[in-house]
Amino acid sequence: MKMNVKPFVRRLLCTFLVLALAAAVPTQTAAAAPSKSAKAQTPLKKNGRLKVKKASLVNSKDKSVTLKGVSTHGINWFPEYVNPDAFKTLRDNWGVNCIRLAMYTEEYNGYCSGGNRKELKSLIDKGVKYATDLGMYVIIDWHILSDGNPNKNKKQAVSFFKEMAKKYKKHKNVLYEICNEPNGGTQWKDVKSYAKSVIKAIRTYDKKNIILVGTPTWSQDVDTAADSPIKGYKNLMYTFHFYAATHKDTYRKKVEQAVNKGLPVFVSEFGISESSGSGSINKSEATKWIKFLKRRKISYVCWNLSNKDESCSLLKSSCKKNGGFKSSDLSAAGKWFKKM
Ligand code: IDC
Repeated sequence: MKMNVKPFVRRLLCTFLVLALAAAVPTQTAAAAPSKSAKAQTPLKKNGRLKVKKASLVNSKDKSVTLKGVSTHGINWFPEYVNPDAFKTLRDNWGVNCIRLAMYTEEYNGYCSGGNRKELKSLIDKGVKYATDLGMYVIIDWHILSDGNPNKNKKQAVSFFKEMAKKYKKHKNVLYEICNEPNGGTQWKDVKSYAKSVIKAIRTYDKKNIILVGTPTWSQDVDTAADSPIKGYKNLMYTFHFYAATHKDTYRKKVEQAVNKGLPVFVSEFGISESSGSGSINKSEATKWIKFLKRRKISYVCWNLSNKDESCSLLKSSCKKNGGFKSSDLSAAGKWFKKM
């Protein structure tokens, strides 16, 4: 076949000319791109990998740091909130630097009660990725609750955390929460023995990232843990949980006691409702708690990002958005938390 070369060459030259001009003229997109310094300000860029120094959480330069987080509801219940838009809204409009991914082990098709493990782990992976892209810290939470004693599903916990630690050892922003809330008469010695197995499994791969250990009575007995903390490992913290309409001064005293004994305490879950997650909210007690936590430089994570019709949810039940939340989308608890 005969080819007409000249028009082809002309077209080629034209294309080159257009491309060269486009490169020479600064475009809007380039001008609107975030500056390097804005990018450098993500919580992760600023603080790097976290460590525990005495009773405190510190950044890579040994400066004290507090994480201010929001927890998902169970990712098996509300997977839709694990998305980059939601996390970015929390980071940029609420000042949140940490996301907790709550994975129930027994409730509602939990990881150990017939839930789809592959899907749940894929949600964790997505959550970690979105948080990492946004330079936020992220807690992988093994959310025991009705199982009561973490030893009940210890085998699964060990193999789950081995897998996570292998995968995330190089991530400077990952924290492992190995048992949300031991309860039902579980003693500290039971939790300790569980924790030792899981910590050993994590540390086989990940030598550094923070591990959060739950305490008996729905993670309230930090004072008991302070009498006999786990030895032989670095970067361990112990969790305390409160719900401001139920837990007041007596509980602050428990935390104070533990911290005074040198225990690194982390509030990986709190609500401003009653401990049922429902009922009234108590803003003045909640404000007392936050003042106290700030004074003691204790990190805190609020339960929970969902529109479930209960007073601990941060969104109104009428809010159908999965991100880009406006003030009018927030519940009373959500409004209080954002403002605070
Ligand atoms: C609640 C949820 C609720 C769910 C229930 C399951 O808000 O929608 O039906 O769990 O039993 C905790 C737990 C946390 C609870 C929360 C409120 O860690 O899972 O969530 N709470 O009850 N400890 C104290 C309170």
